[in-house]
Amino acid sequence: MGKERILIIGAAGQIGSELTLALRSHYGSENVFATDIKMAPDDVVSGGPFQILDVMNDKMLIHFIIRHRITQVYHLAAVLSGNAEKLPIQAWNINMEGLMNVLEISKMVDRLKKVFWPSSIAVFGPTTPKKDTPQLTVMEPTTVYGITKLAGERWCEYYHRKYGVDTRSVRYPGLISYKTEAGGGTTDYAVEIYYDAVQDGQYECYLNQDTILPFMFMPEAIEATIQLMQAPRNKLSVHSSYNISGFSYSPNDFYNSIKSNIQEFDIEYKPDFRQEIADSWPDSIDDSVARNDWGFRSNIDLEQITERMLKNVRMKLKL
Ligand code: AKB
Repeated sequence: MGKERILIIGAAGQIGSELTLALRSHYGSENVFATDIKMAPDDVVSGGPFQILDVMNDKMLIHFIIRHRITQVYHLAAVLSGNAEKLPIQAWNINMEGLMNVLEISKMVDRLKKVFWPSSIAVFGPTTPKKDTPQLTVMEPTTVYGITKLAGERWCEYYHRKYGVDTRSVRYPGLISYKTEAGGGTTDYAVEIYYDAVQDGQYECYLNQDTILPFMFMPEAIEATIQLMQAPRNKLSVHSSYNISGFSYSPNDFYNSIKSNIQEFDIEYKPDFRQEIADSWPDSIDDSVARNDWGFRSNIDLEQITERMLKNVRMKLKL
């Protein structure tokens, strides 16, 4: 296998800012090209090549891919579920056009061998079995974001089957991270709650206390992503997107876990339009296909996450 040269689109985002650093330590900083339409965190910009690049501009994108002899693309840029409901047509255009540009270029450029694109538990809808949602099941998403993710999955599989593009993808659950805050998602409360607990000692939650959703801790999600991209192609039976998950919890579970560390922490529940989105998503995910095909595992529990989140959020905020 020749030297990998990796392009990350969306390197300033919640996943991209952490994935960039992990990929640089795997493949060498000089081989990982971080890009975004906005400035990325300092360590992403200073730790290796970083450039402003818009995935919607297909000419600039192909030029970049050829000039830097890119062999793998991680295309992470997207409008998340909450924001997509506010601007449905724009969200459709941004989420689909970017992916189609990447897929078309990977079809044309021989050297570009692999494409990673993130799907989401949002591909499922109210008619999907809620518990232990299987890999293959009813998929009738009721959100714009979910519709874009389901359509994207079908396109990834199409380009794999029809043109031999090595597309790889996971359906991320809610991701809990401290480095870069998420923006515009439905599961973001599970990040915000730690920031508000540390800063203000209280949190106003936009979901009901007993709304259970699947989550993962970001370091495990990053590890899983790289593991999937490094898995031998003949081991992979899914080229749409793999179910993966860590654990399932409700806002009340997060509250109790934080309260056992910060006794005066208080929470108020004021569900908004995101409640309906959360209600349409699964409670828990069956990720046995990912486990069998490429060895996916998740081990961390909520207590460990809370400990690490509180410690790192305090450090970040210098509190
Ligand atoms: C969102 O809440 O929109 C995302 C997701 C689950 O894909 N975090």
